Amino acid sequence: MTRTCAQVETLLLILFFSCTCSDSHPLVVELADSVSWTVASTDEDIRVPARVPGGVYASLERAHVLSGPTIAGYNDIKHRWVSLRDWQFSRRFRLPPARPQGSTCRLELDGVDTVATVFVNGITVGSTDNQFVGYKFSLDTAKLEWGSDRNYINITIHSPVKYAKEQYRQQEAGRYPVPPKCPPPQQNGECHVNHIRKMQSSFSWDWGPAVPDMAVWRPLRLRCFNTLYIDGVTVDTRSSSQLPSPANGTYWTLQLRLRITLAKTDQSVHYTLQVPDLIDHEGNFSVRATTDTTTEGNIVALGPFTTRRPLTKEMLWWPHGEYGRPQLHRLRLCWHVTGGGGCRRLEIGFRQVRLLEKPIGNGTTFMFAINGHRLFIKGSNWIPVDLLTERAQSPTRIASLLGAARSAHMNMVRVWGGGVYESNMFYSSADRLGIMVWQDAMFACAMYPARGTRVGYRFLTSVRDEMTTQLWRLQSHPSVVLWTANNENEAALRQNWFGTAVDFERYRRDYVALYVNTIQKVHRQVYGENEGVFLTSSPSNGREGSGISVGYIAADPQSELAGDIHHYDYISDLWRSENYPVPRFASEYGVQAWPSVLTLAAASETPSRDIRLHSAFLQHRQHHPLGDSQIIHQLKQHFHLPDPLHSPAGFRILVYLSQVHQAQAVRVQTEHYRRGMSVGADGRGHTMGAMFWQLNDVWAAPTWSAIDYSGRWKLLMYEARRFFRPLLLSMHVQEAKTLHVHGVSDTPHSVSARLTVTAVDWSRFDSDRDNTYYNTTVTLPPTTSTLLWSTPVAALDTDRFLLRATLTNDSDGKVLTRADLLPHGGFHATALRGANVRVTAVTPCSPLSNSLKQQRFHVYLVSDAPAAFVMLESRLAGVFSDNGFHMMKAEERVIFTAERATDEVELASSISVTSLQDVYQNNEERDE
Ligand code: BMA
Repeated sequence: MTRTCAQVETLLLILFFSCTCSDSHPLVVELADSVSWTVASTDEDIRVPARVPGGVYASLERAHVLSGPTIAGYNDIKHRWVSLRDWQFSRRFRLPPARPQGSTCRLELDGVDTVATVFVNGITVGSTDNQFVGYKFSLDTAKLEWGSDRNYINITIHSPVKYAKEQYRQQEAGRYPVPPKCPPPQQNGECHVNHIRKMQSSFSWDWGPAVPDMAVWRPLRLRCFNTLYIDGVTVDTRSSSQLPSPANGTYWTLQLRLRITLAKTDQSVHYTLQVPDLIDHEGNFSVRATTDTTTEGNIVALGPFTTRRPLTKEMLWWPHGEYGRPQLHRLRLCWHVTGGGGCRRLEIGFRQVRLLEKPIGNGTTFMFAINGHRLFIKGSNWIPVDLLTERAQSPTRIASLLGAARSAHMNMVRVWGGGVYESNMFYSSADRLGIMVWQDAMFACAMYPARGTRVGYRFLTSVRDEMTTQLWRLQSHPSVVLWTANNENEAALRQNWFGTAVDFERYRRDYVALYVNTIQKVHRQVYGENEGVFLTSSPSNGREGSGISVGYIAADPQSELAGDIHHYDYISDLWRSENYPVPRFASEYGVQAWPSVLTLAAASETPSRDIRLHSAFLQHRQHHPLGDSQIIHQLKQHFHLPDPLHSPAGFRILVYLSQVHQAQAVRVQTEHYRRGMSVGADGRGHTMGAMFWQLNDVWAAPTWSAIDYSGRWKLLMYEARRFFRPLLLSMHVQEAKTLHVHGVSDTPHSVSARLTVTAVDWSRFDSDRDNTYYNTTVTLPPTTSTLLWSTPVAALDTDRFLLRATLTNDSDGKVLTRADLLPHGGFHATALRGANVRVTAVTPCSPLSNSLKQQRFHVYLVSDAPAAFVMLESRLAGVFSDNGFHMMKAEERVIFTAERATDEVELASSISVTSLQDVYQNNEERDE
């Protein structure tokens, strides 16, 4: 029998509607899909198919209305007209025949970007003004077409650029302007982004273009229910002892809070809760409905329930690292009322988070203790995955970035305040990988409207809804350990970045109204009065230091003595530790490097013209004022530069040197912070965190990122794998006089091993056998930095020798960790011989399936002489097991893991090798 399409559709609908039963007349019609939607300019001259979740730019790209990707070439400017128009997303949808009796029906929109009016069957059901609010609009069931597919939803999204401008105009006319007006000119951005609750970097940033998209960026659905619906769940786990992990374990308690919407008043609800093997609970809770629609229903507290048995260390959630695994437990929560019921499943973790701010010296500490153990935080800052919804929500890209962070031993990422609250998939992955999340609220580098004007009043109301949505959505994730209300706005106000000093007190009151009286207030409602770690800003002097006693604006929000700092310096010699501060915690620091030439070329329409220094194309992509000259100034301090600089070949060398420099500068700074863990001199130190700026990119451009927009790792990411490893050896020269060798351990147990310090001749292989300076057994105590050896540097010829420290297991000779010393004056005078590093063979890692396409390959390298900073690059997407290393043996082998299956021939032809020697030699050849 053959069925028509219409018959199949009816059958599927019946199945779908009958399967979702738990309430007596529940109905959920998911409206997000990639086939039913169109988007049209409200001027009606363009109508194209759309995907939801998705945005206008990507729809127009797919339909070839736009002449190519918005992030290619100069298209960010060419396509800007899109963001100056209004657009309407539309679709038709079917409803089942039976109109649910006595049900509440609503349209749930998890995210609309940004200012929109929503119509169902031609009737306005609500409007939106905040990308980060989940909206729930009541629907009149009599106005829906039951048993028909003639139901229509239309979402008209207004130009965000025009809206922001209009809000600014009203605010300025009403009382006073809220700066900054516009981004710096080289960003080619849009103005007044601080007047719209939308991804702040969508109007441009110093690492990205303006792509002010309009999108239905999260799913949406129609939901009807006639009993109750659970809108959100918070989870509070507590150990019954201060230190929750003694050998036999401790009992823990679990408390849930539910945010529910009731369809009827005065219902008695019966809840059951299970965490298999740990907690089983049944209870009756009488819940009265509220008529107060502004609070959207009731809050119900369940518990605390005590675990049936003590939880051992293995049952707790631990961040990625040396203390344990990020163990998750399945929780099942069910509710029953007369006539219905339903269940909710989540994954929870038993963990205790403390931010210890204890008096020390003239200030306070700033250290995270997880399950009673102080951990050094190692991480980086996360910017949006993409400027376009379709790509930003890609599970593959999110998994690849978080996986990369984990593989570089990071235990935390900071979701930075100029981006977005990430997708549910991001936080679930972080839970599973043990990556802690420092979560900013989405406010960055600006003042914001807050009081005394209609614009400010509307803004605050909208922010309250935003925080309610996001805090309820994210609180239950064990990975989310800290909330911060803004990025750098305390520093901006104190240091008068935007000319607010003339009226400091007025802007300070706005600051308090927004971050303390609104955002912190909602945080307290969701987490409970004394629970959850909350800071008003990053950087700040911490909870006390930037608290009420200083009016929330510290005298120096960048103080080294309390809280966290952001440190940027593009002038000093960044390979010298003495040029860095000695803070409690460094939550941002970094320098720019160009991404791979391959990545840049893929973004250019005319690579032969564009991929050279100071080309119009590369200037278009350099958004940081004086960015290129800062990179070149930095490179000159450490290397010979190519001559001529402006040829395509010269630029390739600059790209390579910029990546070597970025990796080393961030390494030196990170090691300095890690060594600072146990430094207590002059009241500073006890540094307990290093999170560099920035992990990822939103387009191909010179930026601070470790992973470029194509997914290629810059040398920084490979170096991060070394400088964040749990056992670190670190060498540095103090004041050009003394060499110090430190051992830093993040492990919970002492490590005894053999330390050798050797000098390796740059001009010949195997010279380290003749030149051992130091050889002894050392002990690295747990979570400590220890000075292992010091010696005057006068005797060390770092132009001729690479100084290398190695920690080996005495029992089996296994190398635990290793460190190299950079020559003090850079690589100007280093005695490098031409090395000619080359690939000799590529073979699949698993020989059995030789003939098949595979993903892992051995890459064999040979060199004629020791080679510095060997960089391997492949046109294929993938990651090398090591890169940017010194090749001090004639032969090396690394592994390449490709993102898609390939073969050895394709891979071999895709790889290029660069080393400092080869670069210098090419220079000389050009000179001749
Ligand atoms: C910090 C960040 C970002 C910026 C970065 C590099 O201030 O918070 O605003 O992109 O520096 O300039």
